[in-house]
Amino acid sequence: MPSTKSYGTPGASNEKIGGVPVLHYFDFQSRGRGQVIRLLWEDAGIAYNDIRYSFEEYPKYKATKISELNPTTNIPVIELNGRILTQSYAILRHFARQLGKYDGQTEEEKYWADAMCDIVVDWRTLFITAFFSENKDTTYPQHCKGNRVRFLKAMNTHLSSHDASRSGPFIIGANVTYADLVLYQLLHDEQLTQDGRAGLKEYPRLKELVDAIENRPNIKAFLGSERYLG
Ligand SMILES: N[C@@H](CCC(=O)N[C@@H](CS)C(=O)NCC(=O)O)C(=O)O
Repeated sequence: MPSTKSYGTPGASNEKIGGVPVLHYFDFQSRGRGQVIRLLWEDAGIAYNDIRYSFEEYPKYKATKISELNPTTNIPVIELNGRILTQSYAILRHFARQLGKYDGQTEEEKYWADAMCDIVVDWRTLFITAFFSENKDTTYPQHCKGNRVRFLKAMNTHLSSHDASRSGPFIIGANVTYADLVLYQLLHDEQLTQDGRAGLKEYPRLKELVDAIENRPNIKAFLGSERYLG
């Protein structure tokens, strides 16, 4: 049986998004595309219901409940006041607009946050292919030496040289965006936010962003709570 847990007390942010959302996602520690959505909700103080499917039980629910909710039969899926929301990045952008933050103020800031997010989308696809391969022992080390280095260098260069990003700590400067959470979560899932940030030594601008995300009060509380599963 999938596990269902409720977190938080509904408040102003829930009103802005239209209620208490229900997330359907894997029971995959605090990782993956679905975790970025949880992170946004945690940061924004949104109460939510968390339905987690183990990898073993997921195929059964994919063929039934999930395929009824989402024609592509993928998760994350969100139910919110009779609506069904799919596609994790569209979901993040949607909540950012509803909350009136997390996506920049100017068109230039919104473009830049979206652009940085889209790079991480490409990176995550390559990460997942290598990490979940049947030949993981070969493909993941290859990924770490190849594509991962390419993306780490690219993101560090973008964030240290673009006018909007240079001042830091986030992608558009002082204000956090959904794209920062997308980038943070991938760095986390690649095991680069842990182990004293050893894997980010050569990428100081990314380390700065990770430190700033983890210092946000609600995220700090989340990471120190039993809700954080590694
Ligand atoms: N573009 C989609 C991709 C969704 C996706 O591929 N989700 C994965 C989990 S992160 C999934 O559904 N895996 C199980 C499956 O394909 O059966 C999104 O961002 O939501």
